[in-house]
Amino acid sequence: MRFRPKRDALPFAGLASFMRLPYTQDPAYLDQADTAIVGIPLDSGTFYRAGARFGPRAIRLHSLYQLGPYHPILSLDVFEHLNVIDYGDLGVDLQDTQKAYRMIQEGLAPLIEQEITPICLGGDHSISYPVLGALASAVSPLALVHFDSHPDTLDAIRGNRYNHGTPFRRAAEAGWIDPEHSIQIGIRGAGRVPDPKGDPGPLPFEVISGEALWTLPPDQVVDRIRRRVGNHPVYLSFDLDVMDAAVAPGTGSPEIGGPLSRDILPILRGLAGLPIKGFDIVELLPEADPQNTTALLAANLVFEFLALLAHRKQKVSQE
Ligand SMILES: [Mn+2]
Repeated sequence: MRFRPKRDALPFAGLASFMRLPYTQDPAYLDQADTAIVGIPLDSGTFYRAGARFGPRAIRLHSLYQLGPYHPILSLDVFEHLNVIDYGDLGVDLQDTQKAYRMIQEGLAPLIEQEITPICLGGDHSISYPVLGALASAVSPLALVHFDSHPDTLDAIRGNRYNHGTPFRRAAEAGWIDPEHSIQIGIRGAGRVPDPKGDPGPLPFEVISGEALWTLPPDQVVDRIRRRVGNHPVYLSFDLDVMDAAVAPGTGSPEIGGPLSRDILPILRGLAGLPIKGFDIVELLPEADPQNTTALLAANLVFEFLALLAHRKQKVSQE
């Protein structure tokens, strides 16, 4: 059975699963799925503007019109190679962080057990930590490819060690990611200066700063990412605030001086072929997104992630 987006439905009517793919947790579908879209509406890890709990719903809504099955640059029909379901949203406890993390890990476990690649829709960036924890039961450590304007490697914010500023320090401490094969792209802004009180120092990630992206051609960014991760299995984490605040206003901690979508797309497409084991796209804040441009961008990027997985599956099946 092939799962295909339902394209004959009116884009403005009916229920919104991602691209109108099957919206299900039915084991009969899980048996055949390669990839699952999973909403994780947790935003209690934010210190400034909350509201990313509404992100998954907005991404689904804005996946219904422009997106089609064919990827013109990778030249493939994504759904001919990849069986994709929309797994719905995981339950989360917004008052109890540790409980929320357990719920996320347990919620992802049936997917990981069946080797289904999760594409997680945040929520804030704190979700990366429990998602990496869930993936660690299958593959660990992972090489992290992290698009963001902030490193998210603080030790604590005002004494709190589990929030959207700390996920990658916690994940590195747990051994779930390998900093020596990890790379961060787009880091910029005043927050880049380590806090001498709370930050025990940078982790040994490679960093391509936001400023470097102004002049570095996309193919050279791609070369650096591919050199850094080598043949290691990869986790790709995409914080929408890596984009310029003018492009992606609908996010909790917007930063100026970032890339446009046309700068990011060739970098993502350049990652075709990498063994990516999981994705997240985080920090969409629909309340600050009056023209829905950030949600539209996010929906398109999820389609790019699907295309990367489809390309890899096509290549492996041809070998
Ligand atoms: Mn982040």
